[in-house]
Amino acid sequence: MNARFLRRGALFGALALVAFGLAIVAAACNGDDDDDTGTTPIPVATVGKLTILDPWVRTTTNDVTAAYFTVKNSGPADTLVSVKTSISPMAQIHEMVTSGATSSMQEMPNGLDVPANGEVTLKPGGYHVMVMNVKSALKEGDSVDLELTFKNAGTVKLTAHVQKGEAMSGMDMGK
Ligand SMILES: [Cu+2]
Repeated sequence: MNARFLRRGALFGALALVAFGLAIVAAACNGDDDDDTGTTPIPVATVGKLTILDPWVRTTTNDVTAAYFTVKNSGPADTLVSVKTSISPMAQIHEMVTSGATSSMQEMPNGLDVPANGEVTLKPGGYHVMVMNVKSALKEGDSVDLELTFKNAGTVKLTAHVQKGEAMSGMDMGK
């Protein structure tokens, strides 16, 4: 081995050390991001250009509950047309409608639009999946299977966790 080769070896060694150092810095940064789960919704499923984030179902006090999640879309506009779950034969997509001082909810027969390159969030007081005739009580820590069908992207299955949430106003389904 001549001197030229040795110098080249030293250079490669130095470059490798620099690369190793950068990898450690990158890993440290990623670690910080991973700790920040309190504010960052967790993606649980994807179908086509759609990502489903942070799905949850409210604990029950009777045979009615609701499912919530966020749909992020990195493609063209789509529509959530139906939801199924094994905990009930009846799941409907609902919106809240305010007229005067009262707000009530109603089914969205044409589904819920997911804007192109945008997102829509189902949450208490807003859009939700109404689940009626729930077969057995849901408590914190339980999980619920959901099957979402979108007009363009198709169907995706996922698991939602059960947690406490405020009971919705306008819950009177009989009116
Ligand atoms: Cu509802």
